Amino acid sequence: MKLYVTYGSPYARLARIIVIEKALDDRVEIIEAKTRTSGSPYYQINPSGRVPYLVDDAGMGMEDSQLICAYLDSLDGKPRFHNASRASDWAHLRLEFAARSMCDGIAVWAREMARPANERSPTTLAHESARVARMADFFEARVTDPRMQGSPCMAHLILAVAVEMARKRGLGDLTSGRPRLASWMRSISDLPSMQRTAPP
Ligand SMILES: N[C@@H](CCC(=O)N[C@@H](CS)C(=O)NCC(=O)O)C(=O)O
Repeated sequence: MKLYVTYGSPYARLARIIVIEKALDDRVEIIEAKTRTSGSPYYQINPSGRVPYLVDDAGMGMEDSQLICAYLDSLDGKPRFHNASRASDWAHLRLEFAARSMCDGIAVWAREMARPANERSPTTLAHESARVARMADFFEARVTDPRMQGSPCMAHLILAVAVEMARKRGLGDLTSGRPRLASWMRSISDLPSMQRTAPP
């Protein structure tokens, strides 16, 4: 299989984490895609131009971290990050999708900051940083929920990747002044799959 990524993308990082966690390194070739470039040859592979994108052994391509992670996790018939009990646990799914919403906001902020300074929208930046602060408060109150403890699942990975991206891209340390989130992050950041996929 081929997994197209960029090394700064939090969504591609989720797929790379699952490759490591599910010991698929020998089956999945990681390829750096040229995104956001007019005429990129990558658009011939994935017309949307986004990463992650997985081409499976049968040559079937699929995009979106949610689908790709679930697919990779299911290959051995023993999904650990999307197991059946979690898939029907609405309280768990609410946390997972709240984490994804937070990640989406940080990605918008980072994308805006990557534009030339005179093209950035102060309104968008202020809106997204306020959203991120609210979501960090939300998770400060939720990381002690048993669903956010124990063996990692998608909700954990998405939250951890989001918090690390915020720090790396200059949106600040979301664990500062949030001791429960700080302690939760310390344990998940130690996972070898998190360490091996840390953004450059
Ligand atoms: N919902 C998608 C989001 C993927 C996404 O937005 N990827 C960004 C990188 S973080 C991308 O490929 N951007 C390139 C572009 O917009 O052309 C997922 O979860 O995979």
